[in-house]
Amino acid sequence: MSKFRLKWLSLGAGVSFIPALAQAATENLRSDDYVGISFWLISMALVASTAFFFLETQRVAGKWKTSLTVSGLVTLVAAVHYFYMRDVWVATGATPTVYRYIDWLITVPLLMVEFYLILAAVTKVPGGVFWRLMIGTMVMLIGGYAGEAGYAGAWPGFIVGMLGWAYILYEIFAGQASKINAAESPESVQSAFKLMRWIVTIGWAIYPIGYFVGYLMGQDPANSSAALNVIYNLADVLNKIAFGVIIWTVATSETDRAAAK
Ligand SMILES: *C/C=C(C)/C=C/C=C(C)/C=C/C1=C(C)CCCC1(C)C
Repeated sequence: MSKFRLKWLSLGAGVSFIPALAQAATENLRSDDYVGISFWLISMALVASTAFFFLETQRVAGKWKTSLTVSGLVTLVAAVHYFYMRDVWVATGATPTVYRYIDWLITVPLLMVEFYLILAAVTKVPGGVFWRLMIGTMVMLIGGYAGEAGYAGAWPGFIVGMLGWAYILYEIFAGQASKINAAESPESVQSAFKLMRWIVTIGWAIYPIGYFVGYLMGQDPANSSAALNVIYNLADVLNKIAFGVIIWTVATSETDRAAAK
């Protein structure tokens, strides 16, 4: 992507935030609303990360640009959803489930694409890898949404969601994606791939824990909504921002290494 197009893209993203900001100003954030404060802090961190990832695409070698652009798209889509979620929370104190899942429906597939992209940057990868990761993602999210929004019981939704996640873990630890990585990637890609799959294991485990605390520990979900939202919010910092930083680290170090040769 050219420098100019990138600048326009970032400017457009900035301008589109303005209505959401103006809207937020009508309800004031209370100084003791820690969940609301976490929504605010993280929405700003997501905006800053978006600018960072987009600008840094100019610094890395061509084959890494797509991965970094996708990282920026993840944080951009999440930032916009955080503005809306923040408003719902500050105004009503209720869990913004629909916004949360629309965000996940877009950002989780993009994160899954990153596994495909970092392998595809260094070798040939069959499309089946991509589709299996997408199927796992959809099963996980549809199960979770059905459970949280009340279309299914909290337990059945949880179990279906866990199965989808297990399928993703299988693909990246023992399936074809993992085998391609082990056999064909240079060392830096291998270590990034390994770090990324631990994030998908440990970082992503925080979401089912949030779901468990929010819906399955026996109390009324209305009373556990603060815990649920703080847990989901912290998980997003790790899984969207830190995940992007890992990709940025491989992309810059691989670019510098190639330039030093
Ligand atoms: C940026 C957002 C991310 C990475 C969201 C990830 C969400 C999950 C890994 C959710 C997982 C869930 C289960 C494994 C069980 C059912 C409930 C879910 C949907 C919370």
